[in-house]
Parts: sequence; C-alpha cells; structure tokens
Amino acid sequence: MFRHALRTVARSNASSWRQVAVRSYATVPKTAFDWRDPLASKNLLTEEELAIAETAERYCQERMLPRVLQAYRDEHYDPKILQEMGEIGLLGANIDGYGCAGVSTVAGGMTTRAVERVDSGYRSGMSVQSSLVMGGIHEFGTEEQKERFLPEMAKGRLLGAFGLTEPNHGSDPGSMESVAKPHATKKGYYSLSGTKTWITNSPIADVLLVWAKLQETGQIRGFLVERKDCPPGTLSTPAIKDKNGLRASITGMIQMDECPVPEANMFPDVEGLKGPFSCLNSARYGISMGVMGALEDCIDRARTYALERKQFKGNPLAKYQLIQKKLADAATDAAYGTLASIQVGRLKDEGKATPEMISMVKRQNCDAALRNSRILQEIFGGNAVSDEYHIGRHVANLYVTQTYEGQSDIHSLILGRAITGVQAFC
Ligand code: TGC
Ligand code: FAD
Repeated sequence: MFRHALRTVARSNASSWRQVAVRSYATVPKTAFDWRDPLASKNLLTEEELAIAETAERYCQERMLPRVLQAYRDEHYDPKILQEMGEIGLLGANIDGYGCAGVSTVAGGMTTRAVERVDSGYRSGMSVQSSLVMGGIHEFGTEEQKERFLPEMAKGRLLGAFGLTEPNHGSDPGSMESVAKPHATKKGYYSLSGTKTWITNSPIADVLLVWAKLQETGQIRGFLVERKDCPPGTLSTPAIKDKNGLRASITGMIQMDECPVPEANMFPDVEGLKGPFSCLNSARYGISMGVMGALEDCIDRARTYALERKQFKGNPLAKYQLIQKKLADAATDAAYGTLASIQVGRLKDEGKATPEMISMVKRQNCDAALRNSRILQEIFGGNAVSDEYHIGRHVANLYVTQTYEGQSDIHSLILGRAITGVQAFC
C-alpha cells in the first residue's frame, strides 16, 4: 500500500492518492467547525499537498505507531524506519532530482507533522537525514558529492548525521574546537580532530557531516566523513544511553582523532556559520510543523479521555469548564501555529522567508506544544504516568524539541537582535 512514492503523488495528474485525500477531506461540510483543524488550514493546501499529507499520515499511523511504545521502552531505534520512509519518498522530499520527490516546503512540513504525531524521535531521525545532511549536500556540495550521496540517502540505504554541537559549545557553535588540517602522511587528505556530542543518528550513520575549523584560515568548513573509509581508532560514535526523552531515536557522540578525510569530501565554497545555519533553516522549519503534529495527538487523546472518564456523579471530565479550557487553549495554539508555519513555508518557496521568520515559528510552536502538552497531561490524572496513554512520551520529547536546533531563549535573542539591532548573546 505504501509503495506509492511521494514523487509519484507529486507528479501524477490523476493519482488515486489524491482522489482518496480529496474524498476524505470533502466529507467535512464546508461550514462545519472541525476541532481537528479549527481554522481550516487544509483550505490553504494544494490537492497535491493534501494527498502527500494523507500518504504520510497513513504510513505513520498504520506502520509506525504500532512500534513506538516498545521502541521507546527499549530505547531502540530501528534504522529500517528510514528505509521505509525512503520507499515512500519522505527523505529529502524538498530536493528536486537525485531520486528525491521535489515537493513544496509546506508538503515537506506536512510529512514532519505526520511523523511527529507518532513520535518526535522518529521525526528527528528523518529531519537529520533530510534537512540537515541531504539538504546540506544539495545546497553546498559539489556535483560529484550530490551524485555520490543523495540517491542512496533518499532511499534510506545510506544514513546521515550532522555534527555541530560540541561538549563545551552548544548554543555558541562559533566557538567550536574541532579542527581540520592537512594530513601529516596522506596527500590530498585533511586530518580531523575533535568531539561532537548529542548527535542524532551518529552511532548508525554511514556519512557524518562534520563542521570543523580549517586550521590555516580559522574558518568553519563542512566535511563529509565516511565511516567505511576511517582507519580504526580515528573515528568512534558511542551512543548516549538512558535518555529521558526522545528514546525512540538514537543519539551519540562523534569522536575524531586525526581522522583522514579526502579533500574531495569537503564542501568547496561555503565558509563560516552560514553553512550549518542554512541547513538548520530547513530543519527548524520542519520542527515548527512537526511539533504541531505532536500537540494535535495530545489534544486528540486528551479529548477522548475526557469524554470517557467519569468523575463526580457520573459526569465525563469533558463536562467541566476547566477541562474544556485546557482543550480550547491547546487547539487554538495548534491552529495558529499551523497557519503560521504554512505562511512561512510559502514564503520560503518564493525566496521571501528570512531566518528570523523561521526562528519565530520554531520558537513559538515548540513552546506552545510543550506548554499545552504539559497542561493536557493533567487531564489524565494518575493514568498519565502510564506510557500506554502516550501523553507523557510526547511531553518528554517536546522538551527536547524546545532545546535542540536553537533553544527557545536563543531564538528569542535572534528575534530581539532583529527587532532592536542590538546583539544580546554576549
Ligand atoms: P551570527 O553573527 O549571528 O552569524 C554568523 C554567520 O552565519 C550567518 N547566519 C545564518 N545564515 C543562514 N541562516 C541562518 N539562520 C543564519 N544565522 C546566521 C550570518 O549571516 C553570518 O554570516 P557571515 O557571512 O556574516 O559570516 O553568529 P553568532 O555566532 O553570533 O550566532 C549566534 C546564534 C545564537 C544565532 C547561533 O549561534 C545559534 O543559532 N545558536 C544555536 C545553535 C543551534 O541551533 N545548534 C543546532 C545544532 S544541530 C541540532 O540541534 C540538530 S537536532 C536534529 C534533530 O534531531 O532533529
Ligand atoms: P547550552 O548552550 O549550554 O545552554 C543551556 C541553557 O542556557 C539554555 O537554556 C540556553 O538557552 C541558555 N543560554 C545559553 N547561552 C545563553 C545566552 N547567551 N543568553 C541567555 N541564555 C543562554 N546537535 C547537533 O549538532 N546535531 C544533532 O543531531 C543534535 N541532536 C540532538 C539530539 C538531542 C536528543 C539533544 C538533546 C540535542 C541534540 N543536539 C544536536 C544538540 C543541541 O542542538 C544542543 O543541545 C542545543 O543547541 C543547546 O546547546 P547546549 O545543550 O550545549 O546548551
């Protein structure tokens, strides 16, 4: 059923997926209030985007959701998930060519929303592969690098990781210590040394996009480190275990000790932080839409629970005003956040989005998702503590989404700088 790739959906004029999508959304009368989509954001989507959203939602609900509880309990990430995503065209979906679907930014956002409705960790694995590594190679790589990596990465057969954060430099990656210098014995090679930490996918990655300072210039450059070509002792990627959030994803370190990397694996032109930050623009956008999926799942589950659970004279919790307010606040924030992300996605495709706009939707939507999910969790009372109700998992995950790719307060400072013209980082 899921063998239909997104690119088929995107390019076929009369695909059955599109008809299915249009039919199912058409069942909601135009004037009815739909609590699942209170401000009718679907009206802003093209038929193609609706069909892509439907394909992604169906895969996620039918194939990913049944696996997530056990994966989270075991802190186990199955790399086959990336292959499955590749089969339906979810990886590098915004890239045109190289075996990728070439869909709009908003359509890509619909896929992160569908995946994160199940689990932020699964969306994380996809974001790193798609936006941070494939996106980086597509934007800054040589033609040879694109041909070599992108088609296999699009299929999920070659897995990527993105190494920016270091143990002593998280919010301030400009101060990184990882260094690249000409290799002492191997002509045509750089030697990379340094440590990256909290790196999604690093223990399973075949290709690690590592940002390090070129010793001769002091400038940050991007290097594609291929695990298969690293001699023993020069690269290790230990997992960071016992996380209390994002347990369905895999996270680790990247430790490089004079690791030889061919000059042909360095991005040729991009220098400085605009390299990694350009990749982050796409990933941060994907998170802004993704966390709306996680929040919507919390709303759906809390609403069902409130209708079924009875307290005081046999009344369902849903009858009480305090419960209704929690649901109304959350649904409002999810609806506003989704509309804002669609707007920024449209501007991005028109070349009119600024990094500050992306900071705004990343920060606002992550904060709103975390705040509301924590409040909705209260509706479940003691049962919220059981993982079978799923809400506790979303809350723990959403803390991480608010922290990575620029912690929310850092995005406040990015916005504050743009508003006042005054730098407040240091
Ligand atoms: P600053 O002076 O602001 O900028 C330095 C250079 O970078 C350019 N730039 C951007 N270019 C494109 N897009 C953006 N969003 C950009 N932001 C900055 C800027 O124009 C400048 O270029 P140039 O040519 O003048 O050199 O640099 P700063 O050092 O003052 O930066 C401060 C700050 C706080 C904005 C920045 O360091 C920051 O954003 N920190 C947050 C760190 C972060 O986001 N880390 C993410 C790590 S990756 C990750 O978390 C992946 S999780 C994946 C998952 O599992 O889903
Ligand atoms: P710090 O920078 O130490 O910040 C701690 C706190 O201080 C934050 O609240 C911050 O807002 C605040 N703070 C810092 N500076 C200031 C200031 N100037 N003014 C006011 N407040 C300030 N990184 C990657 O490169 N690749 C990945 O794939 C990746 N995946 C991740 C996966 C997980 C599960 C996690 C948890 C993290 C991941 N990260 C990844 C790292 C992530 O991007 C960093 O954790 C994040 O950027 C914050 O850095 P830090 O943890 O060092 O916090």
